[in-house]
Amino acid sequence: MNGTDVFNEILAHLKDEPVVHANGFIGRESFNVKDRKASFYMIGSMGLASSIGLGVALSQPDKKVIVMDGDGNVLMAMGTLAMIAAAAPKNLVHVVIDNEVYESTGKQRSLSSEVALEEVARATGYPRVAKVSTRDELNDAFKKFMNSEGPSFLLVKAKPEFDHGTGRVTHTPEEITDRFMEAVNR
Ligand SMILES: Cc1ncc(C[n+]2csc(CCOP(=O)(O)OP(=O)(O)O)c2C)c(N)n1
Ligand SMILES: [Mg+2]
Repeated sequence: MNGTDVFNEILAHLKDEPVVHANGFIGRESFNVKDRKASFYMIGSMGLASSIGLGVALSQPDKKVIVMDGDGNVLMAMGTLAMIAAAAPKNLVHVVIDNEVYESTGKQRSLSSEVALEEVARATGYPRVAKVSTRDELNDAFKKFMNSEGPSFLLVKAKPEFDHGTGRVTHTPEEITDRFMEAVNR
């Protein structure tokens, strides 16, 4: 699976759940598969999708909140794994697309080929952790996590392959924020 394949699977499970995307290609891939008002696309601020998702999850305890993160993003803000585990929002599903590179900026190798991010999440105390690499495994694990108490950490091993025909998110940051807040507060 590449990033777009991951979004084709994940977004098919969702109705109006808030989804917070990490910066770079991750948001672009999701936007191009299906744009949603309840999808927040972080344009800059690498590493902070997980912090934003934590805040949304704590303020909206009755909604499942999904963070779509990347290996480089997680490595940049590793302390947030501990923060999420300690705050323990039952409604947070943290998905990491792990392609072992900083794909968005030219495929520079990240450390996730040597450091098992799912084991870091497990060590911090996420009660549910899974590592998947096929569509079937992804669908099974995501469905299970959406129907159980978290926080859950789902590491998706993916191919570093980006379609350069995939456009950019066309909304301004203000539009993304406004429509996300409206969708989340509904
Ligand atoms: C503080 C900061 N440093 C660097 C960047 C440039 N940058 C944008 S996306 C990205 C790579 C993100 O890597 P990853 O989370 O693995 O996602 P991928 O690109 O592989 O989909 C980088 C280095 C940035 N936006 N902000
Ligand atoms: Mg990556």
